[in-house]
Amino acid sequence: QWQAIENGIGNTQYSGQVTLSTAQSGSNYTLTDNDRGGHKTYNLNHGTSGTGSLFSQSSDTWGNGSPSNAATAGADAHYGAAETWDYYKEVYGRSGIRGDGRGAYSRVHYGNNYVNAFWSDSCFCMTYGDGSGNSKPLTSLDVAGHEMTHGVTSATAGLIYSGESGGLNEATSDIFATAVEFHSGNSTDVGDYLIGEKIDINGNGTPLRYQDKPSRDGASKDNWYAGIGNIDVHYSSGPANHWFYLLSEGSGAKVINGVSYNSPTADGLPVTGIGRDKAALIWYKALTTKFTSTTNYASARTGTLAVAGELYGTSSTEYKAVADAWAGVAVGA
Ligand code: ASN
Ligand code: ZN
Ligand code: CA
Repeated sequence: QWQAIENGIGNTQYSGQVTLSTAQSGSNYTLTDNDRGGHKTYNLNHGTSGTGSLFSQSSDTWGNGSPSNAATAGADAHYGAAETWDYYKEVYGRSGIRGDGRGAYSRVHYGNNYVNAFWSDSCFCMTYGDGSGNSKPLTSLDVAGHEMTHGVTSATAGLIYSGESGGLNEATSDIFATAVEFHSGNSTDVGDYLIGEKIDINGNGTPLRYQDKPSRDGASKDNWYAGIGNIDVHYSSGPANHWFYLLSEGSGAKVINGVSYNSPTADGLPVTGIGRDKAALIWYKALTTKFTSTTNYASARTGTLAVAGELYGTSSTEYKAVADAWAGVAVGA
């Protein structure tokens, strides 16, 4: 019979050497995580449909850190799913994407030179391309956290993936991507407020998105404006990402884990941060108890303020910081 064991070893491309939960039957091992709802990781081997084959081998050491070894991306994806599961379980008591204890699954090596990753509600799975030259798979920890969080959003608020609610949906994935990365404590992929800093998606070492000042990517918006709902959801996410950074760390310049940030505010007034854990908790509670499929920026402000009031009181520094951070991204009363 298959049993859960915690002593698989992953030699990942982005997160160094990690422990993986795998399943063993006799002398065969698979990327099946029975500690986390049976989450499985499959090798599409450049196909684009179905599940390909479950990663399976006679050794319980997976990958060698290089993208030319097929199991390396498998190790990264399996690790990212486990870390995301653990974040939601340990911080919020949420057992899996739907809160029902059930694992999803991951598929790696999707297509050729495919520079994207995505969540699908219909398969209840996430899929990763191999990136440019099939050498930069989109399997970093923050991308895994981002994609799995699309599943959580779908199972909770159900934010429609267009207009302002689409931007909030995207920002939710970025917010928890960052939270997962910090929570993991991984010493190779250390926590930051950058999205996709490990996958070199631009070919020049820059990340995909920045939460301190989203416009650093050349397309995202730092602040809300009437009509922001008409742009791509990966850019209209900017104000909520900016809000999360301001609420966590405060405005102005700061260096965290060796990365420099400088977060300005729309109104020029300072914001005093309350720390990332409280900021993420406020967003999680708003997502799961206040937001609906049509929540826009104005109602995200109302919902997060309601949560802050319930958690800390309306006279608290936390409540004031939530309001100041929204003013800092031009979402007003
Ligand atoms: N990687 C993208 C995302 O998760 C895929 C998409 O555009 N939906 O946002
Ligand atoms: Zn997304
Ligand atoms: Ca990151």
